[in-house]
Amino acid sequence: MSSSRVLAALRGQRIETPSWGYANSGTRFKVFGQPGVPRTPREKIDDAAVVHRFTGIAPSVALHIPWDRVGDYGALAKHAAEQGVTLGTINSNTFQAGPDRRARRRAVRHLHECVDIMDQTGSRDLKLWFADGTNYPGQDSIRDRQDRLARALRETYARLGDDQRMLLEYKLFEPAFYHTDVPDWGTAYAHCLELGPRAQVVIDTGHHAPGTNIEFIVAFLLRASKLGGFDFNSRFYADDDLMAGAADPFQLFRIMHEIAAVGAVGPGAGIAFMLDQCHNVEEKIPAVIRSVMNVQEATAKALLVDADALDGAQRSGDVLGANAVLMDAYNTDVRPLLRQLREDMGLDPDPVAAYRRSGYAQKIRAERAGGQAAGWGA
Ligand code: RM4
Ligand code: MN
Repeated sequence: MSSSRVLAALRGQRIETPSWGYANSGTRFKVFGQPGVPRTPREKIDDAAVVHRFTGIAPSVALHIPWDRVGDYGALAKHAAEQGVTLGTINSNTFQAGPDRRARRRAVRHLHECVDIMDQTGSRDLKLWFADGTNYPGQDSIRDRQDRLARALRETYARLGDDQRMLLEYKLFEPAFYHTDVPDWGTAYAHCLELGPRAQVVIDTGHHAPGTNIEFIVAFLLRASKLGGFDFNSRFYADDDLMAGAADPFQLFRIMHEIAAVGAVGPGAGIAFMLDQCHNVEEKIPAVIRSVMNVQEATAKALLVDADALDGAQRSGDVLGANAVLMDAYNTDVRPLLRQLREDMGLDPDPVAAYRRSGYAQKIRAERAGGQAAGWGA
């Protein structure tokens, strides 16, 4: 791809940031507090808007219900618009596929509430992650739980508007340790297939066993028109929720190569590129900026892959040649290109440095002194 086409594609890229990435979070042992973190959904949106201001490609923020529950979602959407961003994907809380019928009914009501909220925020996507499973063999019927899950999904799917989608996430394990109801992409794919075209799989890069070939999953789901989007983050061991591309930038490149190879980088392709990170000890906003930049860098390299040369080498069985085409793109230093892109877009070429100079960190530390910081358990 010529560099002007690469620049145009990068200019059109959209990455959604998560409201919970700006709030306090932690591990199972402790929630780590930081000065200046948001106390309200509005303040989370303000921080997301700052990330967009410095990166130029993060114009929407995902909400989490109940963490971002407010009385008036129209007003929240208006506040977002005033800050220059929109409200994106609505993330539901966990679901109960267990035997207690009343708990299940409450859970479906919660999912319907999320769609009601989408109607008010103008969100296109409902993202479902089911934390459910069992801890012990024999604890519950694995088979019945699939039936209950399928029923709840059907009831929720039926509630969606014509322009709305359901993105079904999977996660290998945790919080349940014996079995998980949606543990892998195959299970998510099978449920989405049963539901219909507006149900698609979302790949959270942290939710796989070590060594899983995620780009294979990407290619498979793309081919089946069942890839709804990504939750990008990094994992070293489990669901670490660290900055995207930190642990394995090459994996991120390989994923983006599958996307770029079918021309699906832009928003028109309908793939939601989201971050799902909850970093704990490093500063919130610059770490989200870094994640956005890491995804952008991997995308730039993927766009630089010489598709014709790759195709030719693959067709002629030139194993080394084909691999070299990919590695040439990966080994390109795209930082000068991205600096140029940002200058073209009227942005500072170094978003993290620009953020540091802006004084925003000092401002929020001073302004958000009182009240209850938002976060897990808050
Ligand atoms: C879960 C899952 C979901 C996210 C929540 C906050 O582990 O990854 O995508 O909504 O965390
Ligand atoms: Mn996720």
